Amino acid sequence: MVGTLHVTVLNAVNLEGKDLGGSSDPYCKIILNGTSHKTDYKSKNLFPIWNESFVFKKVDFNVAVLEVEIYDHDKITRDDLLGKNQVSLAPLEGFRPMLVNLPLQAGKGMVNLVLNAEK
Ligand SMILES: [Ca+2]
Repeated sequence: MVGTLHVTVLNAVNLEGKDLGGSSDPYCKIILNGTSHKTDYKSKNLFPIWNESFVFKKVDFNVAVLEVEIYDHDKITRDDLLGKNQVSLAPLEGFRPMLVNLPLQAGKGMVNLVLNAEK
C-alpha cells in the first residue's frame, strides 16, 4: 500500500545535556527514503515541545522505516547527536493514527510522535 504519511513531532523528555552548563538546544530530524525534515531548535531545554507536523508522499507502508534523530544545535561546532531510533510503518496499514513513544538509543530520553497514514 502506497500513500501519504503525516508525522507530528510532539516533544522529547529527559534529553542529554551536551553544552557547557549542562543543557542542550535540541531539534528533531526525521528521515524517510532519503527525504528529511527538521523541527526548529529549542534553546537550553532538555524537555522540548515542538508540536510540528510534516508530510511524506508516496510512502510504501509495507517496507518503510522512519528514522528519527535528535541533535543539539551548536553555533560554532558541529551539532551533537543526542539520540536516535527508527519506527516501522507497517502497523499504519490500518489507517489509524499511531502515538509512538520512542526511546532514544545512543543517548538517553524519549521522543513522542504521532503518525498518520492517508491513501
Ligand atoms: Ca548547543
